[in-house]
Amino acid sequence: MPARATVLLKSSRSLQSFFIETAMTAPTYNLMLRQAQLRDRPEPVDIGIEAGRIAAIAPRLPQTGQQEIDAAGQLVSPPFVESHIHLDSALTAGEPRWNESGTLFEGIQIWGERKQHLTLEDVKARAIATLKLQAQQGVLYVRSHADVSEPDLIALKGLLEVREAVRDWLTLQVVAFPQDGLYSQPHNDALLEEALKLGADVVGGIPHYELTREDGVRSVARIFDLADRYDRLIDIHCDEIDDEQSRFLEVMAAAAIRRDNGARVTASHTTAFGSYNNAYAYKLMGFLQRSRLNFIANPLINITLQGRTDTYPKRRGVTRVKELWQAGLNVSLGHDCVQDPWYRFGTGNMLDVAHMAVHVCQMTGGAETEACFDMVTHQGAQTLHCASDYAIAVGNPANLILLDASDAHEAIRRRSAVRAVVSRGKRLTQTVPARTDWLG
Ligand code: 17E
Ligand code: FE2
Repeated sequence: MPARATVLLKSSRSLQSFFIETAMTAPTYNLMLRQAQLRDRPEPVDIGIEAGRIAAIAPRLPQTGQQEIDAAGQLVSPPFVESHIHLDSALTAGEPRWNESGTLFEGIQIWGERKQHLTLEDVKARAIATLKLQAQQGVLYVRSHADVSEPDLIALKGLLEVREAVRDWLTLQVVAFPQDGLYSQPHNDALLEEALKLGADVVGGIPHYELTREDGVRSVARIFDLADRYDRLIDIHCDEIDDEQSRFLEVMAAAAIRRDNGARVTASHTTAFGSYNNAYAYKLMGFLQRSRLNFIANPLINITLQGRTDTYPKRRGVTRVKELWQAGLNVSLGHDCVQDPWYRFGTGNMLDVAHMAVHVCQMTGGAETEACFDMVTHQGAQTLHCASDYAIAVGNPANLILLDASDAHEAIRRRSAVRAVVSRGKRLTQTVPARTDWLG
């Protein structure tokens, strides 16, 4: 909190001179945001920031800031949360070749070739470049997968070093992710456990890519056991295929119900859920509600990777985002890829992701569009288990972003620039939105 004003009203002074002196020596905050429009308030507010935390929120704060940002009634939000990305493969698109079929499986093959040439420096440089790209667009919380089906665990070690290197300005979680499957190679199971010993935050898996359905079921049990033993969260690439017979989501839900730990477990992708028949999907939804699993959809990636074996009509290949949200389950959205063997596009901008979700998941209604904004902010924070001090509230760490938009709907529509990013109470980046002058 700022030091209190030390001005005393001396009897010889008039009341008027007291007020002037008070104003001149009014306590200051390190940083002041003026007239910030929060999503949960009808009118703009001033936000005073001191010692890395939010110290005050009020319609008009009389203090000054050593630095001030004039939000001018524009939208101020907690940072974007990137709940699903592969930083180890980011910025490798075209190396050693392009993915011509556009399938998940050609992507895994190409990455399998590229990962033979990983070095710690290579992984760290690409990851940090990607994180900076994300942060300047308002992302300050990231969950990244690190492929651990590689004998030297270079991707994992590199991302663990990056997690520490960026700690002062961004929160990074690392998932130990066996891209090639837990039981497809003799050592992959041991490598996954080694990754947890080295400090991975989350246990991952890929049951639909195990050699058999039985191996897939076994892998889910093993992942839950490891999470218990090492006290870690779980995030499994689950049913990322158009095969309506791929049913590992029910296996995850059953494990979470029996262990009563669904809030700590995330099912990523679950694209087969978009292909299940409605009778099965209806039954499954009840089990999912019991399980309280978290879900992550990656609409940019799965609208391009899936449906590749279809002719017409061609499936969208995205999980049932709207229905999961309507059922009261926690759903967040991820970018998944930034310029890698699976997706050569990718900007790191979470508004691109929300924009695609609005379209692909047909979430164009008023509350639905707001929900898509929640899915790249609050709901992502819940998935990452960092929601307790995430909101813009007095006493919480001062992490917030100023958008060039008046509300969430406009932000998604225009994929608005993030004018300012404040991390741990300090200004991290500022961006001047593009401007057009008519010359005619
Ligand atoms: N690996 C995978 O199994 N699925 C994906 N969508 C990506 C990597 C990007
Ligand atoms: Fe993924």
